[in-house]
Amino acid sequence: MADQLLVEADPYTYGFDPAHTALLVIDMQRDFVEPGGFGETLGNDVTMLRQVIAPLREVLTATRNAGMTVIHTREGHLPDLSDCPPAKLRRGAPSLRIGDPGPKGRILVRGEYGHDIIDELAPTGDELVIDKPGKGAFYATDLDRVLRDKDVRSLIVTGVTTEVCVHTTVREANDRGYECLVLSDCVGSYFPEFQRHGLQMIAAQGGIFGWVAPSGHYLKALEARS
Ligand code: C5J
Repeated sequence: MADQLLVEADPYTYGFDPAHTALLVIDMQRDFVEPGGFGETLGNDVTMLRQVIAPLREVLTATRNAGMTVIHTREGHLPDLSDCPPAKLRRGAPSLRIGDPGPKGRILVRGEYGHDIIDELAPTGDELVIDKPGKGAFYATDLDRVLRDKDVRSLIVTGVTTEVCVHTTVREANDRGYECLVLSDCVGSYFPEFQRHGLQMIAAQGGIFGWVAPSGHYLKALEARS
């Protein structure tokens, strides 16, 4: 336990060993946070999500400096859409559907400009990027195997959107035995009430899915070690 760092968190102190912890950056793609992408086609105001970029950059830098594992994810589909369930493709009345040509390329399709991670948070060096067809980062991906190979047991979770891909991933991770700390100002929603309730749902009932803390508390824990 010598290397445990402590973060003041809700519902109680979160402890993690940097050598066995990964920072997960979920779906910080142009398709979600820039105009003309998937998020906007669903009728959302994408500026709501841009608030997370600045604090997340600080967290990324500190995590990289601490020598910890960083893993990015991207939601999206193969160009022939063979990995997109018809129900997902048909649902709702978006202005453009998945696979349609948009201003940043085909909506939510791998290899397109809009599908990629925003420049501000671009992966560096050997940081892994996990492409996922679903909302959860564990569904139909190698993430669990990758984490187990690296002996990672704790996840610092960031990205968008709080109530969709972040929540689904935290629930999947929790069921697989990972201890998740969600950084409240580094996850974002198009809906302020979902942001609030989404975070409450994670830490409620004694931390039913995990812990929640502002990024400053996480950064303080890393600084205390150095
Ligand atoms: C959504 C995501 N909201 N990354 N995806 O469809 O949260």
